[in-house]
Amino acid sequence: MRGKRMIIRWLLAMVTGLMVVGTGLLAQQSTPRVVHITAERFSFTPSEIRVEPGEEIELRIHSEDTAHGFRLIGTTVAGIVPKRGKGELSITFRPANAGRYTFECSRMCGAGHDFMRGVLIVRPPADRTPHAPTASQR
Ligand SMILES: [Cu+2]
Repeated sequence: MRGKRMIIRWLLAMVTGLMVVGTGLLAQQSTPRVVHITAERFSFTPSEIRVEPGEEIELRIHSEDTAHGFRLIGTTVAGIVPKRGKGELSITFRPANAGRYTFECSRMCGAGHDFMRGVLIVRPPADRTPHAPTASQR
């Protein structure tokens, strides 16, 4: 009896282990999801990007006018978006932690430069519930 239980336990551990390894390999081998972003005075389109935690994404940002900057605040993700017709900025990264990360233009591009921003939302792994309503009662 005891031996049988041991074997079952061992098998369960093996199967679980294989599943973990398999999932890890899948995640590593997948090519990054490409997100195209247009930078234009004074906005990024889309200005809201949703990502799964651990998902590798490639941002390809091109400008419709002058050169802009791109900076994901609180991270090392940053670069210069060349002016229209001069190519695009490509940044590949894998956001690890759930949360809301603001991105902004990091190159002075005109009067509305300070308003040129957006948000990258990394969803919590198991949490599919919408954000709790903010306290806005009077
Ligand atoms: Cu700017």
